[in-house]
Amino acid sequence: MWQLGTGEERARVAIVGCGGAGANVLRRVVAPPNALRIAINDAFPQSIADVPTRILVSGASLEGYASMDEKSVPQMETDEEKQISAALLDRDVVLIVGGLGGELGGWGMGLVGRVARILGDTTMALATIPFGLEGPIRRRLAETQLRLLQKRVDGVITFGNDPLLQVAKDLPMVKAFAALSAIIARPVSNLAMALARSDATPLRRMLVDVREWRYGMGVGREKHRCFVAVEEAYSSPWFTPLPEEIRHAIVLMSVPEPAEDEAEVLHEIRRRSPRAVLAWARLQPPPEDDRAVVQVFGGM
Ligand SMILES: Nc1nc2c(ncn2[C@@H]2O[C@H](COP(=O)(O)OP(=O)(O)OP(=O)(O)O)[C@@H](O)[C@H]2O)c(=O)[nH]1
Ligand SMILES: [Mg+2]
Repeated sequence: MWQLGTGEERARVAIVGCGGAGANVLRRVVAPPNALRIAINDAFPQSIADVPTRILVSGASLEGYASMDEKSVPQMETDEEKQISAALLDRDVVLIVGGLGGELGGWGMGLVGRVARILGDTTMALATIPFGLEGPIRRRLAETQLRLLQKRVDGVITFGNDPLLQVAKDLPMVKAFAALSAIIARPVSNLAMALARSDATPLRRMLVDVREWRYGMGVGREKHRCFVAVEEAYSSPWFTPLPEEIRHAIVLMSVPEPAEDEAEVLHEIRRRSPRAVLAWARLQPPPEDDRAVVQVFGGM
């Protein structure tokens, strides 16, 4: 078990949104001072006008560029790679968000992973899986993109769009996209906030040791707040692994009484996932907050 964020200097983080879904998450991300937001897309709607760095690309060539293995092709020749690398230049950790299944974001995330890895950064992608309703073609494309992404970044967390409909049944698709984008924005902001520079290397070692990551969040109040928050995080719709299968867990928590609550949250996680190596971080709770908020990234 180790605590994240204790090093003196904050990690220099880039939060990169790729494609339409990536942009929708990115505009909901509250970037802490140590993080930069970067959008990569073929067009920039007014809704992301406040994202400071925007890189215009065309979807057509991204698959080919993203497919280049960084070991066999370590030099960056294309304009897209040069622009991405200029934007990422002084970063330690790169968090990449986007939707799998489209023409741009799914490949774009892989290309950002390639460039960030050449630059020596620690990389993590948070990617959505299309709704079943979107059809088998999208689903298959998403699977191909996911396999490539897993090779290009240190860790991938997937968020299925379908499980969202289990929690919010009659949600129209546009509302469901917005809801999921808001859900993904939280771990992105909070992870960026939590990391110190000294975490980048041990975090990478942890990320690469895992095939698939899943995310869950829970909130508890009053006496049993820690138990309730952990229970809810473990029963989140995207948190599909069996608790005892989890080998690594990243835990972000904001609790009213750190001295007792943090130990209790970690104890509740240990009880469910006894084999897991835990990396945990304390988030500053909002003033007067009496809730325990627990986010778990579980690695299988
Ligand atoms: N959570 C969420 N998912 C989205 C959103 N928009 C699209 N998606 C999902 O992400 C997948 C990719 O869609 P986009 O990101 O719009 O596609 P793109 O990468 O920009 O590529 P194009 O198809 O060329 O527009 C879709 O199949 C949806 O499953 C969104 O706003 N929020
Ligand atoms: Mg698009």
